[in-house]
Amino acid sequence: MSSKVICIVLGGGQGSRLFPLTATRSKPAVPIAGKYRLVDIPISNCINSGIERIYVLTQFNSASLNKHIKNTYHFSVFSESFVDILAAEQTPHNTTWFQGTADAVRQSLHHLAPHEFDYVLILSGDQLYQMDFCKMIDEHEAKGAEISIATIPVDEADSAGFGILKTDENQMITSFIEKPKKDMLPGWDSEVSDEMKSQGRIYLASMGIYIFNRKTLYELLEGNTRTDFGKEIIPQSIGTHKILSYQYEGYWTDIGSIPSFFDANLGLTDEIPQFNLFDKRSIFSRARMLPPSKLSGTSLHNAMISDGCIIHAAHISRSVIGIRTRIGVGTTILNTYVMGNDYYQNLEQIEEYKLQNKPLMGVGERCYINNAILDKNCYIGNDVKINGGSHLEDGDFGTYTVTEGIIVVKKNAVIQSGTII
Ligand code: ADQ
Ligand code: ADP
Repeated sequence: MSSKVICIVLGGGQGSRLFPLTATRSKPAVPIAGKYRLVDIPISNCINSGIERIYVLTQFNSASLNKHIKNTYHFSVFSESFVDILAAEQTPHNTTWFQGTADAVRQSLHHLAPHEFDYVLILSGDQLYQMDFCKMIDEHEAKGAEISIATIPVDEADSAGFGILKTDENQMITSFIEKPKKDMLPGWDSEVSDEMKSQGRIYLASMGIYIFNRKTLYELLEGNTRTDFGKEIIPQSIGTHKILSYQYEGYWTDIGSIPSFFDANLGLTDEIPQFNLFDKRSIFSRARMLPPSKLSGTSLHNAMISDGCIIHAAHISRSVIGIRTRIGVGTTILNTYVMGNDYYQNLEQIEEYKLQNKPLMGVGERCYINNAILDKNCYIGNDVKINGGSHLEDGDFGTYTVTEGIIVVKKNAVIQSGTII
């Protein structure tokens, strides 16, 4: 695969649906599952499929994304493999941000030009799934397609968020409609397996995962100003190009909004999670030399604890605890993703903070935290209650936001002892 395919990961526009997690970092750098970053998912899927030439397109390039990529993906100097970030850049021909997904790829074509490749694999940067792209490429070749789209059956409620399509008996796409309204759906159902049918998943949705033949991609993007794959390029190529639907029925979820990001993270703590981190196909991330986690007096139920934590909590349930997290005595953490810390406070700093009555980095003593995401490096005092739920109104409240009942405490936030949210 490595000599035939180049991959482009669409790392995100402004990432506004993930605010405040994207307030100071680009979307691909958002931490997930306690020790990974969003971008590790598509990159790992590529590497596990033997695709090792990868560009990550992002609207802004925070130092943390650079550092993460540089410290994580090391290839032999004798190979042609690379993971490179392409941030929206000003050139004599382009003076603007990426205007959409197709425009982002168009503005990056000159970086692809010097390479040898037959196919471009285009991936979204905000999806959680494990997929072998070799099978998709094999089918693309076998069916003589010019474009292939990975597709998945969805139900009526989900169909509004996706491109919905229909195929002929050879799985070639015959019609495509981007994010249809409910009243447009009649007639758009497809032949799906009995298992999918029993779940009401009768509409075939685009997963936003595309393979383009090299020539086809250049033809479609050059000499025009079409900005988006889902809204323009794909629907306008029906009838003019051979577009294959590569149907997938495994676990796949969009993690581009706070509720879906929250559910995907907490879902990892299930007895048998739908997304399997404990698989021989690794999800790669930065190898950090952290000590094992130390726990004392904590009862744990469906908890994932990352490396380097010091935990004295009373109870942790259905929660993901990120690297270097410190949690004080008597604290209860339920249904929460704690992202962890970038560094440790040393013992002198801890003494000094205690003398000044300042909250320590991490979560203090006797706190109650439920339905929340704590971004990195939070300082949560003692006796703090953070209780998310539908009783709260959505909004931005300075140190935290509320989205559909989920409280997101912002990076570096200081929440004084005794605070009740
Ligand atoms: P959406 O996900 O709504 O639908 P879009 O917002 O264009 O489409 O995002 C696709 C991917 O590109 C995301 O990972 C996003 O972060 C990234 N992206 C968006 N704008 C970008 C930019 N300017 N620069 C870099 N990256 C950018 C698409 C398809 C649907 C399909 C769903 C599946 O249009 O047809 O059903 O994906 O999730
Ligand atoms: P984010 O995860 O929010 O994208 P970054 O990756 O940019 O953040 O920042 C994390 C890095 O910052 C860590 O690797 C850590 O080394 C460094 N860092 C930040 N603040 C400090 C500090 N006060 N002392 C030591 N290191 C720090």
